[in-house]
Amino acid sequence: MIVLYGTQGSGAAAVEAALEIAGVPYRGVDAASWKPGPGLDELRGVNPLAQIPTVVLPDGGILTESAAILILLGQRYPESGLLPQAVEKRAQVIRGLVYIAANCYSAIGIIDFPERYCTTPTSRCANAFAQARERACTRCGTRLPMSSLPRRF
Ligand SMILES: N[C@@H](CCC(=O)N[C@@H](CS)C(=O)NCC(=O)O)C(=O)O
Repeated sequence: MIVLYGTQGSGAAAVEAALEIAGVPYRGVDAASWKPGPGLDELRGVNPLAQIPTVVLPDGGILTESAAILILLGQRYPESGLLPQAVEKRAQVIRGLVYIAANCYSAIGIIDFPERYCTTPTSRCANAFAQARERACTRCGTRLPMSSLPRRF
């Protein structure tokens, strides 16, 4: 069975949605780098970066990177419709995934963890990051009402 590491309001929601759409059984582990506890300990054991989503596949393989996980699910379960069959249409869907991972996710990572990139955590620096978060979210269209989603992540 697939094991999915993630937490509510995180990017693991996309993988959870894909698993549900494909009707694939999975075990969800509540884990995130900002939530100390047994879930995080387990996550660190499979992904030392402790980033989510992370999945452990039925063959024991470990896969990180949202786009790679979603593409795998689309290819493994073609009847799910997660990926179009026509290669040109498929390329357009993969383009969207790559765009989000390369442009939005990377920017959000910097904004969420400025201390990894900002050597002087002044309030001016914090304000700049707060503004950048607003702009990045609006620009990428990621203003989803995550808290109202019924599922785990
Ligand atoms: N490149 C990864 C980024 C994953 C990522 O940054 N996930 C966030 C949560 S949505 C995370 O786990 N951040 C915690 C950290 O970087 O410590 C992907 O596309 O899946």
